[in-house]
Amino acid sequence: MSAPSMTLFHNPASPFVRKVRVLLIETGQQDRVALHACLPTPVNPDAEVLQGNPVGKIPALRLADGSVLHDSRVILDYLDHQHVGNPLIPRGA
Ligand SMILES: N[C@@H](CCC(=O)N[C@@H](CS)C(=O)NCC(=O)O)C(=O)O
Repeated sequence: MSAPSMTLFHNPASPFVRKVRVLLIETGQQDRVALHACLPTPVNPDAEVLQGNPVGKIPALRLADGSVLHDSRVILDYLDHQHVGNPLIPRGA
């Protein structure tokens, strides 16, 4: 098993994060992603989450090249194109 190449900024209480984690599990990609727990709020943003993600919300996914995807729908679309099985999100929807 190789080291995770991506980092997911997450909190288990976030329903948006949970969608991403479900897709990771269902598509067998859990090992590709390291988890970075955080609890950002509008009045107490997380400095590391803000790097490359000025909105400061989670989930945010830092890719191997250092770029950061944010908004769960964008992250889900990206990850659903990164596995060889059937897509979970219907293409063209
Ligand atoms: N539309 C966003 C919503 C994400 C969102 O609202 N995340 C909340 C946690 S559930 C958050 O990061 N709040 C911190 C803040 O607003 O500063 C998505 O789908 O990812």
